[in-house]
Amino acid sequence: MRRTIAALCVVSSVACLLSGCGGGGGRGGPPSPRVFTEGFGSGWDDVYAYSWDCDIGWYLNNPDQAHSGKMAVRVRYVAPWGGLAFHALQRPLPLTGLTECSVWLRAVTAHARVRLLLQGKNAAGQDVEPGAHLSSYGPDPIPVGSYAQYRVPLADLGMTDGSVWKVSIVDDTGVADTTIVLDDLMFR
Ligand SMILES: [Ca+2]
Repeated sequence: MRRTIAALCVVSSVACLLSGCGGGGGRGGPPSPRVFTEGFGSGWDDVYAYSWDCDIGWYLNNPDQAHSGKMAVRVRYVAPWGGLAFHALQRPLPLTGLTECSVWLRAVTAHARVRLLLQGKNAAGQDVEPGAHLSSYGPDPIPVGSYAQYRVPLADLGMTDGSVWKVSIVDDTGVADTTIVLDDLMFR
């Protein structure tokens, strides 16, 4: 498995980004349902350790590139089926009371498609890795140059009342050099 990761746009807010400016959660509590909005949500981190076959770039002070605020993540999949992965480092996020996973995506290259992949436990406490092709939950392919929202019901993933500790956005084209921009990845 090849991993190539580089900073695209690094400005003064790196410390804020890496420390989790997304709000919610709190130290010692469960992770925030906001995985990435304006930085990592509380309890979410470690994209460098868990992502694979992608270059990750941060828009940290660029409202023109973001869906919300001024931060977004740019991902170039350098090999087919590469993945951007957010990991709840300390403890999983309980999904009780939450109904969907939502993300806003914008394509840089044409014909971009991705898959949502969760890792966690279902309501029965079993380890599960459910996935969903986001082309079934919003525009297909991802629009070039404008954001589109993708909303996946947790019931479709069999994750109602379960918990999740890893959220990945995985290339679903099987072709290298697909590039997208991601913002507002959250459960709600
Ligand atoms: Ca944002």
